[in-house]
Amino acid sequence: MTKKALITGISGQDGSYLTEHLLELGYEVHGLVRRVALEDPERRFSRIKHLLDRTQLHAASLESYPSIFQVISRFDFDECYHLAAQSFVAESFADGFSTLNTNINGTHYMLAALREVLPQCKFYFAGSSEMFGNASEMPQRETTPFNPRSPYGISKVAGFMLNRNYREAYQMFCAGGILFNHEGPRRGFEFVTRKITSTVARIKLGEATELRLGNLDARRDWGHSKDYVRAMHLMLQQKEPDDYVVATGESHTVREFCELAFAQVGLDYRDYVVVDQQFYRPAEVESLIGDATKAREVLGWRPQHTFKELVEEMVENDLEIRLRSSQSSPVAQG
Ligand code: NDP
Ligand code: GDR
Repeated sequence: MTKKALITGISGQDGSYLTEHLLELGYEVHGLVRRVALEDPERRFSRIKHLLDRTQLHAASLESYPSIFQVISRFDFDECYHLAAQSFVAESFADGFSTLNTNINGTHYMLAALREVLPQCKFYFAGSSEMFGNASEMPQRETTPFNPRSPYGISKVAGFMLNRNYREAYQMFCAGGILFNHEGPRRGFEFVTRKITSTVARIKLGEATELRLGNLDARRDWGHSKDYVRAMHLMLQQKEPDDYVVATGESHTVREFCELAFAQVGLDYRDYVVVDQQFYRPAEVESLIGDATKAREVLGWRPQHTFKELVEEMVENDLEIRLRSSQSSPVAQG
């Protein structure tokens, strides 16, 4: 029997890699997308262009319970991956209200609609290492207390707790991922890794002269999105729902990321990186590193990409994009 999966946030980084993974496994994949995105597919579906003929997209809004209810009641989904969220931490300081609304109520609407019409559907909640925030222990594991430092982190703690509550109160299969930063060539340009690799490419090709960043000493445990979507799927294949940390167990500073990315094109980051106060956050998460022992032992999950490979792949990809665009646009060349 072909399994049916619903992915919210299918047009995002993880949604696109997860779709590829599930299609390879023989799933029928459905995506929940915003109506405005359906009306502007060229721009809004850039990450899933190549998958559109193999997926079914349905318009709904995370802000509207009835729209979610309608989609969920039309199909007999076996699994639901709830990835849609306002996912940019810095933006959550600028507009905390909409981040809390989308991330908390959106999650609650998904859970409540499933409970109403499809309580047997397995549910994945996209929790985050940002929930640990100013962490009280290193490395962080499933038992580490949450101490979020941003409206985004707070919204994810609330979503995570709602997910657990539906598991305990209604015996639904609600699994919670506590995923550390994961990146790749499809990462949004606002996140620091992609900001670095895309600017490195532009500097290398003479299109930019500097890279303005905030806190270079922040430490993150960076993995590859392709590895992390495998863990999401594995969580829903278990007998019992549970929560899992997914991380590489290695942490690096933003400065180290810069050093490696610039070195790959033969440049020294110190000649180009300018520290700019506007990119500092009102409250920073200084250092995160995850302990994925449980995911390794229970799910049999292991990351397959190294930090160095990740940086190299992202720089290569951005160089290719810039080269292609300068060839197709004489103005950009000039
Ligand atoms: P992206 O920002 O790349 O994608 C977010 C997705 O959510 C997009 O498809 C976006 O749609 C959709 N979305 C945002 N707001 C709404 C809304 N109001 N209604 C409907 N859809 C909406 O995120 P990632 O793929 O990187 O992350 C996936 C999930 O995992 C997120 O929940 C994120 O918080 C969480 N996470 C991510 C980590 C990471 O390092 N990547 C680590 C830990 C957790 P649109 O294209 O229309 O904007
Ligand atoms: P993060 O990712 O906040 O960890 O959230 P981001 O790449 O935005 O920041 C990582 C670290 O880099 C520092 N930094 C900068 N960040 C950005 N975006 N831009 C800059 O110019 C800059 N300079 C320094 C930040 O201060 C921070 O310390 C990501 C998101 O994907 C979340 O959705 C997810 O939950 C977490 O990872 C785990």
